[in-house]
Amino acid sequence: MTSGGATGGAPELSIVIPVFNEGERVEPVLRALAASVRTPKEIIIVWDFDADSTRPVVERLGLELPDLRGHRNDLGRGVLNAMRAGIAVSRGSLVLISMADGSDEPDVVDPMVVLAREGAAVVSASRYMRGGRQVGGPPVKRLLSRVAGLTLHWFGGVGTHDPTNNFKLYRRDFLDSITIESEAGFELALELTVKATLAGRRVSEVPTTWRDRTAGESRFRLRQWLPHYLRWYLAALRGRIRMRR
Ligand SMILES: Nc1nc2c(ncn2[C@@H]2O[C@H](COP(=O)(O)OP(=O)(O)O)[C@@H](O)[C@H]2O)c(=O)[nH]1
Ligand SMILES: [Mg+2]
Repeated sequence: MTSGGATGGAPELSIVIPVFNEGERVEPVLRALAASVRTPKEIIIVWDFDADSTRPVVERLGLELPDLRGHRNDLGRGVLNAMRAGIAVSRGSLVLISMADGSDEPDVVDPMVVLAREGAAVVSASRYMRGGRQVGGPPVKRLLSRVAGLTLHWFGGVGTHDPTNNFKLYRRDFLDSITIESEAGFELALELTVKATLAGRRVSEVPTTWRDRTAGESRFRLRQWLPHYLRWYLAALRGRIRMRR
């Protein structure tokens, strides 16, 4: 895929955050992130259209937080395109995807960076390992994601208990080695985790607490996206069987 890689003067870590009309809600999230993460970083907020309500808030905060900037997704609407567009314009040798709705814990970012520096292609913030937690969220989504994660960990040789959490850190050399094939939305994290596993790359994890948003509405489309998740779930299991032969 196209991306810059770590170029002269680029910070080590790029944090890519897709947003859809988060408005003022984004401010405490971005302040917490900027204050908690010590790794030299750029924070790229990606919206789909100029009139997004998050934009003026990011532009105002950008005057104060030098690591922060906005980017308009030019690949077409939707969270998947926003993540792809953010990755494409990011410059760090490590790329973190995180959310603007306060679901992700900023304190775990630096520990994730340590594991990526040690060579992990994918570092997952993991709700389903010892010490991890998930607070709130629709029960069916919770159950499917947990069952998928645990079965892939136990039977699919996947190095994390939580391949579906999109709060993940990727090494640039890994991202450059694959082509993103996701088509719907947040199945991206599962695709990348499965591809790293099948390529024999290391997948690591750190425990985290994930909290569902307390304001605004989730745009997660469970029924619409489920077949796309299934594709990568089955790819992991099939790949495992092939490797054992
Ligand atoms: N650019 C962009 N971001 C989106 C879109 N839908 C959701 N997001 C962002 O993706 C993150 C998680 O979204 P959310 O709807 O809460 O999904 P959930 O956490 O899985 O329930 C938030 O930062 C949203 O603002 C979209 O269509 N385009
Ligand atoms: Mg959310």
